[in-house]
Amino acid sequence: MGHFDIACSQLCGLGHFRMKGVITVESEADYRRFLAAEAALLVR
Ligand SMILES: [Cu+2]
Repeated sequence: MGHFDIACSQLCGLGHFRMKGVITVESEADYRRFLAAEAALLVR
């Protein structure tokens, strides 16, 4: 678990050098809590 830097893996065109991001890996329990919270927002 943690935060990991990611980058585009294909030379896709202008702006490719800026195609970076961060992926967050959480525990399954935390993920399920996230899904439940998001689902609760939809039923309001
Ligand atoms: Cu790219």
